[in-house]
Amino acid sequence: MKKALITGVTGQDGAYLAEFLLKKGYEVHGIKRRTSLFNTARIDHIYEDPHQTHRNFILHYGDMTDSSSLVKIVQKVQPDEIYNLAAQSHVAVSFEEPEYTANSDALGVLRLLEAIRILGLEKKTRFYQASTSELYGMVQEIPQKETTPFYPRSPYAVAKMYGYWITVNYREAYGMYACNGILFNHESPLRGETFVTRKITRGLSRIKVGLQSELYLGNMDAKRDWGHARDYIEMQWLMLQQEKPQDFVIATGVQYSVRDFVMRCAELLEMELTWKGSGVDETAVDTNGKVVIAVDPRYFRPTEVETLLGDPSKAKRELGWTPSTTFEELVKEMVEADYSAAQRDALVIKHGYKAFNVRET
Ligand code: NDP
Ligand code: GDR
Repeated sequence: MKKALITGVTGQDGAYLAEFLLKKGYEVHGIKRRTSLFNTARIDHIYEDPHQTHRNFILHYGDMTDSSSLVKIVQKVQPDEIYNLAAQSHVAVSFEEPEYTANSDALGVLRLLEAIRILGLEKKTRFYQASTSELYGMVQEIPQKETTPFYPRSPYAVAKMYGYWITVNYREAYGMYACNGILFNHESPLRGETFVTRKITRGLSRIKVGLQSELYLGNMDAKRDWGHARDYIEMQWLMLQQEKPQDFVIATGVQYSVRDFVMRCAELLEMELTWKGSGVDETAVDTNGKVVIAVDPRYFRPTEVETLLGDPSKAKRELGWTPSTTFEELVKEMVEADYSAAQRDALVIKHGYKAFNVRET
C-alpha cells in the first residue's frame, strides 16, 4: 500500500486530493495546524476515528514554519509521495503578512525538502510542489506556458517563486523526484469564502434570499483562467507517476473576467443586473434600481495581476490530460451549493435560530 503525505490537507485541494488518493488505495496522512476552533470541515466526511485499530486516513499536527514537526512527521510516515499544498494562499493577505507568507510559502518548502534529505529519503519519496500562475504576474507572453519568464507581483508570488526554484534545485542537485505543478486558478464549492469566485457565488446567493443587501468587490476587470479543483488534483497525482520528474502548467486555456463571473452567477440566480458608473464609482443595480454590487477600493491590490491565461498543451501531450469541467459547469456547481446553503440559513433564521455562518466576506 502506497503512503502519501499531504500538507494543507484541510484546504480546498487537500480535501479533494485526500479523497482521491484514498479511492486509489493509498494510506493517506495529512498535516493540520492547531487552531482554536475545528478546521476540518472539508475533510470531516473522510475522517476516521483515531481509536480504530486500523486507519487509512491519519492526521498529524504540524506547521510549515516548524522544521521539527515536519521532520518528525516525515520520519514517522516514511511517505512514498509528499504533496506540499500548505500555504498562506491569499494574494491580498500576503501584502498584510509578507514575512509570515515568506516563512510558510518559501522556507516551508525548503524545510520539507530538507526533511526528505536529512532522513535519507531522496530516492524513496517523490515530492510535489503547489506552484502557481501568480509566478507570471506581469505577463511576459500570452498564453503562459512552462517556458514563459516569471514576473511575480505580490509577496505571495515572490515566496512561491522561491518554492518553485528550490524544488527545481533539489531535483538537479540531489537527483530527487521533485516537481512543480504550475496551476492556474481552480475553484469549487470548497473554495475559501474570501477568494473572488466563492465570494460572488456566496454573496449573490445570500442577497437572493434576503440575508445580505450588497456585495463589495475590487477589480472587476481582472481576467483569470478558472478551472475546477477536482480536475486539477488528478494532475498533481499524475505528475508523480511519471518516469522522470517534470514541471507542468495546468490550466483550461480559456479566460474570463471577474465581471463575466458575476454575470454568469446572476443569470443562474435569475437576478437581472445593470452596470452603472465606472472605476471606484461602479455599481451593479437590480431591476428596482437597488445597488447589489459596489466596487470597494479596499479590495484593490498594491500591485495587481490583470490577466492570466494558461497553455496546458504540455500536460495534454505528455500526460494525456484535459480538464473535464467547463466554466459554465463550474459556476453552476458553485452557485447551486451556495444557494442551497443560503436557503438553509434563511430558513433557520426564519424559525428563530441564529445561523452560524452569516458573516459577510
Ligand atoms: P487553501 O487556502 O484552501 O488551503 C491552504 C492549506 O494550507 C490549508 O489546509 C491551511 O490550513 C494550510 N496552511 C496554511 N498555512 C500553513 C502553515 N503555516 N502550516 C501548515 N499548514 C498551513 O488553498 P488551496 O487548497 O486553494 O491551494 C492549495 C495550494 O495550491 C496552496 O499552496 C496554494 O498556494 C496553491 N495554489 C492554489 C491555486 C488555486 O487556485 N486554488 C492555484 C495555484 C496554486 P488551515 O485550514 O488551517 O488554514
Ligand atoms: P488570485 O485569486 O489572487 O488569482 O489567487 P482571487 O480569487 O483572490 O482574485 C482573483 C482576481 O479577482 C480580483 N478581485 C477580488 N479578489 C478577491 N479575493 N476579493 C474581491 O473582492 C475581489 N474583487 C476583485 C483580484 O484582484 C484578482 O485579480 C488565487 C489563489 O488561490 C492563489 O493561492 C493561487 O496561487 C492563484 O489563485 C492562482
